[in-house]
Amino acid sequence: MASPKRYLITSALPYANGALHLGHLAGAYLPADIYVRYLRLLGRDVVWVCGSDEHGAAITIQAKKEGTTPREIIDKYHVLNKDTFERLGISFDLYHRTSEPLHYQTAQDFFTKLYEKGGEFEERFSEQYYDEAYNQFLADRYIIGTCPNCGHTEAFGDQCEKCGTALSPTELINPRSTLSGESPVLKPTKHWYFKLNKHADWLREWIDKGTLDGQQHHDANTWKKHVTGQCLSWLNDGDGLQPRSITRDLDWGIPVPLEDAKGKVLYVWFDAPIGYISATKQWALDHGKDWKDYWYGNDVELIHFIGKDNIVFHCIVFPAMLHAHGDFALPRNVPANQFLNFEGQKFSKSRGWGIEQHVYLEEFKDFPNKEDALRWALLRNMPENKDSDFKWDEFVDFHDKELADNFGNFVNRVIVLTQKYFDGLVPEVDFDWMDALSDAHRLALGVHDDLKAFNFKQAAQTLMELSSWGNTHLQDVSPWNIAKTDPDSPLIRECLFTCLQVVGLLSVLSEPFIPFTAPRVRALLGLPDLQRGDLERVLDQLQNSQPVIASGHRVGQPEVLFPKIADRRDPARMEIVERQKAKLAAILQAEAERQKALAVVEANAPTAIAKEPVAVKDEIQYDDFAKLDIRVATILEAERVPKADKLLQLRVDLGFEQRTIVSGIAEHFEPQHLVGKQVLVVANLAPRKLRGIESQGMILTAENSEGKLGLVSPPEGWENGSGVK
Ligand code: B3M
Ligand code: ZN
Repeated sequence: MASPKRYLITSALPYANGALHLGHLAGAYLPADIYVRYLRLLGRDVVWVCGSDEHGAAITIQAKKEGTTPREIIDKYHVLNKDTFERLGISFDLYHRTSEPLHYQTAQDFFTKLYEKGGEFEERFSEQYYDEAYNQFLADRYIIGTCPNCGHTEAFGDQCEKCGTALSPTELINPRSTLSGESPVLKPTKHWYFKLNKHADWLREWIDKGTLDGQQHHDANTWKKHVTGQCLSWLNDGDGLQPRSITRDLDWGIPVPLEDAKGKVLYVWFDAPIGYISATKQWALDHGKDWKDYWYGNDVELIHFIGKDNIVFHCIVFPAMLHAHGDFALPRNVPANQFLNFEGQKFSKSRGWGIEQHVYLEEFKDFPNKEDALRWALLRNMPENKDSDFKWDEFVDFHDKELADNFGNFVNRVIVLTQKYFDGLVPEVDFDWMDALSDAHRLALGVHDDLKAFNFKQAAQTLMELSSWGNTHLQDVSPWNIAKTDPDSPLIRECLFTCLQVVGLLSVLSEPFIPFTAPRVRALLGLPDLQRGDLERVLDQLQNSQPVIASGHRVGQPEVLFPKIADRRDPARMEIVERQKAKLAAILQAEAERQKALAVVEANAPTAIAKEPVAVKDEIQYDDFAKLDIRVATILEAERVPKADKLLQLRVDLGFEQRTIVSGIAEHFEPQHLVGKQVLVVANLAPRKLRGIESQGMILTAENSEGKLGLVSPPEGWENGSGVK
């Protein structure tokens, strides 16, 4: 009997400001597609929504850079991404957009409900960076500067992409506006904060134990360890959950529906997950359904597919929003994937490292099975629990050894032999075929169990074992040998009957993984196209000892399902792959040459004069300089800041007082070597909190061409507190 549950599956809404690469596909879309296809085959009531995330500062920045509008950018990439997904068989029920009026309404209503409820938001006035040249407040992403944690000079105001530390713009050293390039000034502004801290206790119970309001909500053991781990460390580390600002001073986004919020929009991470709700509403409108059936009530199985960088938003922030709103179902699981690398390195658009989905389709356009070949290679290397790596050589191997040699070859041989010995009719048999097939049935059920548990890689492995089982059985019996001496032997009929059952199972079980090939297997078997519920029917047949293909059924004509890529007789396919490898080799070579050229310049300039033109910072006036109050001080204590690789906490004596200074120099100095050293300190720098510790000044260091830091020391014996002019 079909389960009464209703499944609502979501995949992270990609930002509509760029094309997606294979890492995205392997992270949040392919696994969800496999899972949803599986649920459909089980006849479950399932809706899968996704869509473009069309707000956020990244999109406005790009528009400004390219001299165009956000609208133009999102229209272009929405269409590209939607279309590319479709071509790869990614079978969303709806690919919506967050620029749709229905979404605006839904997100504003959500905000208003929380606002009117009271107690969920707080208003805060704060100083925020403002670009005077552009007359606008700068959202976090509009500010770049030096990361206080790792020293990366291009860190964003919300996060350093080098070391991953979450930042607030005022933590950046030497902040500058991405609009004008100038240093921004601080100005007061008002924002609304969602009191996430209020929700910490139930969230901890829910994530750690799977309980909600004292009831079992989900089995916490079924969540991936890396997902639970990341959430618990967020909940438990440092100061725990803090109120989060959910509004921004920006001109692109969903207006905050309050009188006193003119010119402010909802923070993109507030509106984007509500996009799952508005997409469900649109789908329901299109199909005459009630969207609430998929968001309210105990029967709802909400599952979010995402990459690991989105975990806290989906496991903490959005659940807290849903819970605060009331009624909404919370996710039963968030099977987040880790990251896929590409030939040993991170995908990088600027370096040209990696391949975008639509570029793959273009490059491989003459390649049979390009979609399933890619899906299969990504699946076999899916970063389910740790980062993984896509390699072109493995892409070829997975295709040729598994899809061609194992799966395709088995299916082909079975059809050829059925045509040859039985004129294409499934033979009549009289033997205990359930017993003969027991191992195959166990493997088939294994695929089912692996899929249910989100173990997609293992499911693919088990599918291959099922096909191998068939191949081995065929080889062990070798009906072609028996036919030479005893063409009427029942062994031939039994062997082919058994193998045809396995092909029948493969034609259903393979569909979630290789949906372009499964229909061809169905055609080879002379079976109708797959329908919703077919897997459930097959499982029932196994249960009731009924064959999946009955004796007397007529199969189709044989066909080679997967022409091999590495085929010497037909080099065209391998050439496409070689071209990809050559592109990467060229990138590496160009980079190596640039390095070499730089080394030559360095060698010829041993006194280290300008290797590259030295960019001296913008000119300042004497008055600017005179504002600095630099003093001699002695370091009294030095220790590492826990969980911050780069930070040292120092106690310094300025003569007239002692202070605490947090400095990003931990990679350059052992704390014990610093104690007793005299240094120069900027004494009138505004205090800043780093990792919860207030830093009251800055130590001066000098950086050499290799990035090494040395302390800038006063002349020996100068007393603490002496000024520097
Ligand atoms: N667009 C971030 C990302 O693509 C964001 C996901 C939103 S899901 C609600 O990584
Ligand atoms: Zn950093």
